[in-house]
Amino acid sequence: MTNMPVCRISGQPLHAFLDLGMMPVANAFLTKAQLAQPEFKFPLRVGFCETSLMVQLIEMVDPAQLFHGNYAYFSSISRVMEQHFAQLADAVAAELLYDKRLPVVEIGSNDGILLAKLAAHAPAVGIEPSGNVAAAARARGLDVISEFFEPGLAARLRAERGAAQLVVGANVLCHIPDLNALARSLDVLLDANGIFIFEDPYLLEIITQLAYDQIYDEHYFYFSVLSLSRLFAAHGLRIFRVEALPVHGGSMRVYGCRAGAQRATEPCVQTQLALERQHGLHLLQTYVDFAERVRQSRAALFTMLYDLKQSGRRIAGYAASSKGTVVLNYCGIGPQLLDYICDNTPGKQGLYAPGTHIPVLPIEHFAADRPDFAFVLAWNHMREIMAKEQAFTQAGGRFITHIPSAAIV
Ligand code: DWN
Ligand code: SAH
Repeated sequence: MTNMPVCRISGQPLHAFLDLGMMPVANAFLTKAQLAQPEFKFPLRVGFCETSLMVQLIEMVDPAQLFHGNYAYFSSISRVMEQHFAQLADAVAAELLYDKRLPVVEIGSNDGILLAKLAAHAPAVGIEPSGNVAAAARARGLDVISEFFEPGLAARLRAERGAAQLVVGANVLCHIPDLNALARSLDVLLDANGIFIFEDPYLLEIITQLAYDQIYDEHYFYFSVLSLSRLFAAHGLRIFRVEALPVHGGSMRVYGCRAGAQRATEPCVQTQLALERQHGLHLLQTYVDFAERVRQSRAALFTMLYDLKQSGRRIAGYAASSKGTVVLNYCGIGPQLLDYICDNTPGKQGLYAPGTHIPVLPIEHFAADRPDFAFVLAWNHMREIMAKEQAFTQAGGRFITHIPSAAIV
C-alpha cells in the first residue's frame, strides 16, 4: 500500500513537487493571549496531476476553518482593485448582460467591491460565507447570502430567482476544494445563454516570477487555461475568451458558457493554450525545476535581510498579506529581522503575524517611525504602495521586494 496523494479533480495520482514546510493558516492573525497557546500548522505541499494538468495543494485545511465570521481580508483596502472591478462591471454591462431581469450571481463577493458595481446593472446577489465581510457588504445595501456556493444553493437560487445570465467570481475559484461540484453548480444555475467569468492568480505568472507565496491554505488550486478548459469540458462547459490581467501579481480572467451556446470560441484561447505548452505547463519537470528555484531564492532573501540588519539598519514589513505569512515562515524571517509589519486593515492591527509572531501595527506607525527599509509583503500592490509612500522614499527610505528575486528597489 502506498500513500500516494490523488488529484481532487481526476482521482489520478498527484506528483508532489514542492514542500514549503509546516505552515500556519495565512490569515490566522493572533491576539497577544493566543501567542502562548499552540498554533495550528499543516504541511504546505504542492502537487501536479498529469491527467487534469491541475497544480494543487496536497493537504487541505477545511474551508469552514478559513472562511467564517472573522475573515481578515477586506477587498476594498485597495484603490487599484476598486478601479479594476469598476471596469469589469462596466465592460460586462456593455457587452455581455442581455436581460435586465435575470440575476447576476457573484461568488466570493467579500465586502461588495464588485457586487456594488454589478448591482447598478441587474439584480445582483453575492454568495459570501465569511460573515463579517458579508455584513460589510449588506451595510452598503447589497443582497448577500452568507453560505458556501455549492450545487444545493445553486438549485435554490435558480428556483427562487431564475436562471443566471452571469455567474462571476474574482479570486474565489481557487478557494473552492471541489471543482467538479463547482462546475455542476454552474450547470444548474446558468441560463441557456448565460456566461461565467472567473479571475484568479495565473499559474504561468507564478512560475515565471517565482511567486511561490501565492501558495497557501486558501488557494487549493493554481490555474492554467490548460487545466481549466479540461475541467469545464468534462462538465459540458467551454471557455470562449481569456484575458491576462496585471492585478494580484498577474491574473488570468476566463470567460465561459455552455459548450453548445451560440458563442464562438475566440482565437485568444488557442493562443494562450499554445503559450502554456511552450512554457511546459503540461509537464511535471517544469514544476520540479520551479521548486528548485524556490529553494534557492530562500537563502538569497534571508541573507539580504540578515546582512542589512547586521549593518545596523531597521527593517519593517509593509502589508500583512496572506502571501507574507508564506514568505516569512518559509524563509525563517521573524522579529529578529523585522521590527513590525504595518497594514491598513483595522482588523489586523494590534495582532501578531501567524507563525512568526511579528506585531502588526497601523500604517500611521510606519509614517512616524521611518525605518530604513520596508519589505513589501504585498508586492502585487507595489505601485499603489510606492505612490502613497513617497514621503518615505524622499526621506531616504528604500523598499525591498523578493519578487522575482530579492532586491532593493
Ligand atoms: O485571494 C485572495 C486575495 C484576493 O486577497 C485571498 N485569499 C486573500 C487575499 O490575499 P492577500 O492577503 O495576499 O491580499 P493582498 O491584497 O495582496 O494584501 C493585502 C494586504 O495589504 C491587506 O492586509 C492590506 C495591506 N495593504 C496595505 O496595508 N496598504 C494593501 C494596500 C494596497 C496598501 O496600500
Ligand atoms: N472577490 C474578492 C474576494 C476574494 S477573497 C476579491 O477578489 O477581492 C476570497 C473570498 O471568497 C472570501 O471572501 C471568502 O470568504 C470567499 N469564499 C471562499 N469560499 C467560497 C465559496 N465556496 N463560495 C463563495 N465564496 C467563497
